[in-house]
Amino acid sequence: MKKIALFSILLLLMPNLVQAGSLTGVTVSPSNYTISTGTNITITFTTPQEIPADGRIYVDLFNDGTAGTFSKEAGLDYTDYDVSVGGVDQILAADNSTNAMGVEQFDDWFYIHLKTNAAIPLGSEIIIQIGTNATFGSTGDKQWIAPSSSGTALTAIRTDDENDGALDSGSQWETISAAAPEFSDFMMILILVVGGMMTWKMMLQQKQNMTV
Ligand SMILES: [Ca+2]
Ligand SMILES: [Ca+2]
Ligand SMILES: [Ca+2]
Repeated sequence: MKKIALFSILLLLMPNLVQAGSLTGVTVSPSNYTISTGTNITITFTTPQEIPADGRIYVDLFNDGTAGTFSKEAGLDYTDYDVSVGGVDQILAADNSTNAMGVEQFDDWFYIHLKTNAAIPLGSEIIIQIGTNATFGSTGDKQWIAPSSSGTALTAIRTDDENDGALDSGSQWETISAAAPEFSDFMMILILVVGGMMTWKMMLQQKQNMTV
């Protein structure tokens, strides 16, 4: 009884105490990037608690791993992002306001800054699309570029309240691998030669049949 009372007092003394938990249904697509290549990214998760107005959603594309960091294609900005909350696409801008969420970008991470007057309710599914897949409003034309060496990358997502206090987090591992070998010119020539020979043989056979 005493312990419970003490705990209650402690809770009262910490009115801003928030429970850090886990984001659910975290998926990062693609799960396999090609080295040094611009890629459309889709990040999906559900927030188990409300993210207050002016709160933030941090995404660190390379939080851990062996591949090295991601980089931005020149000109990548909020116009290349889509953020939907519970299936509703949000108005985005470089900085947040009462009208728009802000998209703030750094070396290999970014955050979505919630509107100053609107929270994201608990249980909301949040989808962040970056690249030419971000088709709400103006369609995206710039992308994040995958690390230049192969290996692994851990993408980490964290929600924060309006005072930058951590709420919930989640992550997913991806692999970065070398580009698939290109269909070589040699193979193309080989196919043309073999195809040509087969056609010639068929024509010859037809001619023979006709003369018989
Ligand atoms: Ca990082
Ligand atoms: Ca753009
Ligand atoms: Ca979209």
